[in-house]
Amino acid sequence: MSLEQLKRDFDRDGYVVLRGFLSPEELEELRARAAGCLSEVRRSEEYPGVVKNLNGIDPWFEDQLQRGKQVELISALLEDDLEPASAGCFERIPGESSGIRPHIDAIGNRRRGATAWIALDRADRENGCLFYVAGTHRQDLPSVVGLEGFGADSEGAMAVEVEPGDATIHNSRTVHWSEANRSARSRQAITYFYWAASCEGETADGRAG
Ligand SMILES: O=C(O)CCC(=O)C(=O)O
Repeated sequence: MSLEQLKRDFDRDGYVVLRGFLSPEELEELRARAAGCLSEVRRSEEYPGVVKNLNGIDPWFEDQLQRGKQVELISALLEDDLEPASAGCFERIPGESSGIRPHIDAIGNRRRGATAWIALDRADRENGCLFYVAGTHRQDLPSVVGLEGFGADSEGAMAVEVEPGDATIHNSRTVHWSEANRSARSRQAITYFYWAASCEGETADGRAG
């Protein structure tokens, strides 16, 4: 898909899906680096499937956050320079009873940014794939985990089923969530989150403060 088409889709829906984003070799390296980090960390009790700050654990992730192949694309989609924020691992753990409730990634005064989410495993409705609600990036929603009124039946909701090495990019204001992993299969993904450089100091309604 051309950059123009991706940009049109991103502006309209608040997310894009990039099939085959990583080569098999890139995927293998990412998996190995992620496994190395995960073997070192203690999981949080509230969100055992979420490991933040991979870039603080392994400099390889810091390099990817700064210079990975997603950087140029996200910069083009946001039409801005980027301020790299963090790399994380999101795992839906087989047999868990809940996923991550609907939320947006924008927090506090900063509203403009984007996340690249890269699948290490197949993700589908059984093992807790991501859901996006198209168009919600144009709403002014609070940054809480557990936004009311969103679900798989919402207008514009889309279950994003992907294969290993596929990626998605979502606007920091796009509503998304994942359901519990009801399968026995692993569902891991790596995320890179960026702020749009020029939104520093903006107020919550997106105007320069
Ligand atoms: O991968 C998931 O289960 C959720 C990801 C997410 O919430 C995020 O990238 O902000």
